[in-house]
Amino acid sequence: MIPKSHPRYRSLVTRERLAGCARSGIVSWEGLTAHGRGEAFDYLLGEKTTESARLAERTAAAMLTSARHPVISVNGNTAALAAQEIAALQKASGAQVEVNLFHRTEERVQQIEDLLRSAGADVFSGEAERLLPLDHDRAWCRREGMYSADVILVPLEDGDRCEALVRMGKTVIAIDLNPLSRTARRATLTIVDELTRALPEISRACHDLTQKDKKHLTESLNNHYLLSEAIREMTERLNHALD
Ligand code: PTJ
Repeated sequence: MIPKSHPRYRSLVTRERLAGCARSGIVSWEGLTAHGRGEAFDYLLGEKTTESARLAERTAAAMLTSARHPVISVNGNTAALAAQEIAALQKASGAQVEVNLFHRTEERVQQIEDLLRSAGADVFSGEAERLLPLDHDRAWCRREGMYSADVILVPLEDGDRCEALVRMGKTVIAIDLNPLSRTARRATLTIVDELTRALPEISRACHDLTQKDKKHLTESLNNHYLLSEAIREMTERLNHALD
């Protein structure tokens, strides 16, 4: 049994949690492989929030709190890893929370909504329609929810839907540890940080930012710079990996 003080304890507990959530149906089997990819990239980041990620998190807070209709899109991995952090960000930002799944069944939607509600989130549910221009089940969403949103936060998104949302004219904020993914490159703003570190940082910034900060952050957004900084920080770490 690994001791609680061991640096790897947290990631082992997280893996156990995800495996349990996969067995109960909240996380898709594909979600487990997505988590493994995330772990590998987080290792390259040194499992910490970098300066550029912090800037991206503050910018995300500025965009969410300035939006007309902000929505946080939740999938199986996000609910399993961070239901409480989603509830806290909803309170801090005033965003709607809506479940949107790649591997969609009504039963999974219900399970994930229940998990979010038990963590304190106010989940927007009801009749979903096939409204997004996609040929898979992520097309299903609510007309008064995601479909009408101007700003959408998409943690652990797939590239197709990110592109579709951007093409619909929405501002898309992605959280993705892989700075090379299609989602990371297509989103309006990408936060290259681990989900459970990123969400509390965004919530904190929602409380702290002044109107002047928000204006400055949104006007100076440069996603190419943020992604290249994330790659530079990973490369820097690799260059000194054996020191
Ligand atoms: O619950 P469902 O049915 O909607 O399925 C969700 C998954 C995750 C399977 C689906 O969205 C998917 O296939 O995602 P991808 O295309 O595998 O992308 C997930 C991205 O998130 C990858 O680039 C990972 O590196 C990254 N990632 C994984 N875990 C984390 C992460 N980023 C931040 N924090 C994490 N904990």
